[in-house]
Amino acid sequence: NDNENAMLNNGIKFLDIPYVAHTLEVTDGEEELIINCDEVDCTTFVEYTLAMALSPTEDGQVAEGDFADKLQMIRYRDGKINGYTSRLHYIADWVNNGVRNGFLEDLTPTYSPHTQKVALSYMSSHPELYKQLSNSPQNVAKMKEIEKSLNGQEFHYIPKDKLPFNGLPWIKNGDIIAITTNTPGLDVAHMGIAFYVDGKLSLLHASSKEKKVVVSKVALGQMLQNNPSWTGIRVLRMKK
Ligand code: NAG
Repeated sequence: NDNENAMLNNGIKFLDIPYVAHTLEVTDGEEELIINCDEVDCTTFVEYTLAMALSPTEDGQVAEGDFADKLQMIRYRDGKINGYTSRLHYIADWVNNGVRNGFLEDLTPTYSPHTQKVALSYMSSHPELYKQLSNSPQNVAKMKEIEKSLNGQEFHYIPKDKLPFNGLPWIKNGDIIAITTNTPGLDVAHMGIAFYVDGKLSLLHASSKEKKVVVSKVALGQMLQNNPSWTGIRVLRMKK
């Protein structure tokens, strides 16, 4: 499948790129589209990879303008930049946007009957952790609105005890993996790209522990078992 390979091939180009948090919080003023492929966190790594994979190529090259347009569509609600809260901070919001705008497919409902209800409050209840919330009651109020609009929605996930270390036949190389969490007020704690290595479903991801983009040494299923706050996964596929 060409699409899956586009995700995996572009993702692999980021191997060893340093993990750096808060790279989108560098402007003091208005929110703007930041492109920094030399320093990534788990989310921006997936965003840049997806933007590259969605962009048309000419002689294997992606045009800068196409890449920026795709990235803006992925990172901002319906592609419109209008302040900090137009950025898709929560993966529930991010996935809805991708499905609504036709570039993502959520595979999980087709294959897993298990559901969770969105219950977001993390950002509005921890404003001190976010530069653009700590000094702006207005942004906090807007985040509360966004949380309220998403809360109660159901999404499907695969509980971690239902994910074999060798993966599942319908999870393919290049699929986007969002790891769900039991952290109160948050839906997803980490994300990456599915990559089968020696028959084991592994994760190509920007690792905060290893401080760079890596392929996990252990199976994704094992990673989930090792982390008590991780509950399972959502599986998303690029649609071109
Ligand atoms: C996410 C952050 C988001 C940020 C993105 C890229 C949350 C809930 N979301 O994890 O604010 O734009 O990483 O750095 O913290």
